[in-house]
Amino acid sequence: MQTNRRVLLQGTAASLVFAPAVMRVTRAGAAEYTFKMANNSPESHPLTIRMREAAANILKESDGKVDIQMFPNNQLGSDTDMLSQLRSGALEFFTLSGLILATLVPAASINGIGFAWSGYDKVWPAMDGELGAYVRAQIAKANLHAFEKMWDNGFRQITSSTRVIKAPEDLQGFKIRVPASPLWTSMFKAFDASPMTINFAEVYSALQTKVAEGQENPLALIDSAKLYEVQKYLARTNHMWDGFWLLANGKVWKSIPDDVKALISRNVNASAVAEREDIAKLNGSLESALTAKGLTFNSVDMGAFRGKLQAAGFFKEWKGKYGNEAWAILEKYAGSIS
Ligand code: X2X
Repeated sequence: MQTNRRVLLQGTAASLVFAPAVMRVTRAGAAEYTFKMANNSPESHPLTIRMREAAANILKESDGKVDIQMFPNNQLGSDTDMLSQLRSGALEFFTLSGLILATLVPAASINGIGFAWSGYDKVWPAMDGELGAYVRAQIAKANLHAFEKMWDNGFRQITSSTRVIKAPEDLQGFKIRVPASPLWTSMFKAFDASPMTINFAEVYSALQTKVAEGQENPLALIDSAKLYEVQKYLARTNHMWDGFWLLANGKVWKSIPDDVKALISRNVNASAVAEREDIAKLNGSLESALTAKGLTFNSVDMGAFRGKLQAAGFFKEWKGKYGNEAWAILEKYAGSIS
């Protein structure tokens, strides 16, 4: 009896001493990798819904070993803040507009050149093909990993609380919020507007307080961020196409074993492609939904807007900045731009 008891006690003591290590190895479903993933978009936006889907599938397929926690809607700060966190490693995964990423990787805004794209049938072959590969190679040089499939933000439309925008002249002196990116500021200066740089986290309040008269975004964001509550008019300008790169901190990404890398890549790329389809579907229904919520839509002569940019030397200036090689890849997919 005594011996048994002593053995039992020893056993208990031993298991207490070693408990933490034993638990880490054997506890069923314990995560081996815990990461944060963030974005600037509302819960109901397809970007957030599909990023959550990817994280859930990764958790399931890895038997709980790869646990990616999602922080949408600027919970971790503005795009500018999150980009710093991503670079320092405080944040591991983050979706960012290529145009904003251009503050760090200048080539990354190239898809946002005004009126470059006639439609998605040109955009996706470019971003899934050589143009995307070119940009991703530049991103890698900044020690960030960009996943292969870009996520859709969309073709951007101008909204306003003060005036109807029908012709380029209507933009004269227009106080328009633009994201933090030289390309956006340059483009709206070329329209003789008064662009002001504001992160998306502050857009609703900037419009509500009339610090800005207007802004420009794709329909899905105008709807999910409820910008229709603080805007009256929407001009169907389709003036640029914008997408999100899902980025990983480069050092963290390199430290992950290949099989885990493959599992993460496969799932985020599949969810990105599904997200593109979600946005395509929404584009078909959102004009009537937003009209019902109080926005008045008007169409524009896109040629007139494009002509204004041309006359201001916008295309020539940006071709010079990106260089002939990058511009040629853009034109290979988009057609001639000048
Ligand atoms: O900041 C914006 O307007 C947004 C949400 O479209 C981007 O991320 C570029």
